[in-house]
Amino acid sequence: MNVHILYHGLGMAGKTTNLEKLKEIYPGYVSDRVHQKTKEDRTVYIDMLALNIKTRSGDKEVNISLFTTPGQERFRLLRSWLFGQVNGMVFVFDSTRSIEENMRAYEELKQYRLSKVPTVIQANKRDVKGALPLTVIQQAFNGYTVVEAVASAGIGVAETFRLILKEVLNATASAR
Ligand SMILES: Nc1nc2c(ncn2[C@@H]2O[C@H](COP(=O)(O)OP(=O)(O)OP(=O)(O)O)[C@@H](O)[C@H]2O)c(=O)[nH]1
Ligand SMILES: [Mg+2]
Repeated sequence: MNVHILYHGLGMAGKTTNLEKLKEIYPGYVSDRVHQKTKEDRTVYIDMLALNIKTRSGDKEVNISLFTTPGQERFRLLRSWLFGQVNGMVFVFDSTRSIEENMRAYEELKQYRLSKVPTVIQANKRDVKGALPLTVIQQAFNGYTVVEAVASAGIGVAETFRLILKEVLNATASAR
């Protein structure tokens, strides 16, 4: 079974950091890694991390591909192809930016009909002074699971991943 999970969010929200930390947390499960091409640490192409995990019952292998949104306009075609394959999404909310800016990034995805895929909101950068109050973020994403994180410190990263994986596996099980 193949599962594709997209990490989306504003530029510099912490998407790549999530994948880097997951690679450290699950080193034995990493089956492949597409190296990103970066310019001053910004993702200009795409990050991809492939994990190979067995379900709890142990009867099924799940190949999980995690990737982050390529931001550049010139990757528009790639984006629409990628998004067609998405089974779940983590929206990395940058707590140091406004609700409006974050929402704009979130709504970029509407044209790709991703609003129906299971989604988990990660409120990232909770360590930064003056970060938006969690309640404000929860209100903006009413009905979604919101996980607090400090991705750069590895906090909340595994929790976010486990929650989205659970939602995706539940959704695929009930679709059958
Ligand atoms: N203070 C703080 N910094 C963070 C946190 N998470 C990530 N960062 C930092 O934010 C910067 C951007 O992180 P990236 O993971 O590269 O962000 P990105 O979303 O992949 O950015 P683009 O690829 O440019 O869209 C890096 O310097 C990270 O170390 C956090 O929880 N707290
Ligand atoms: Mg990146």
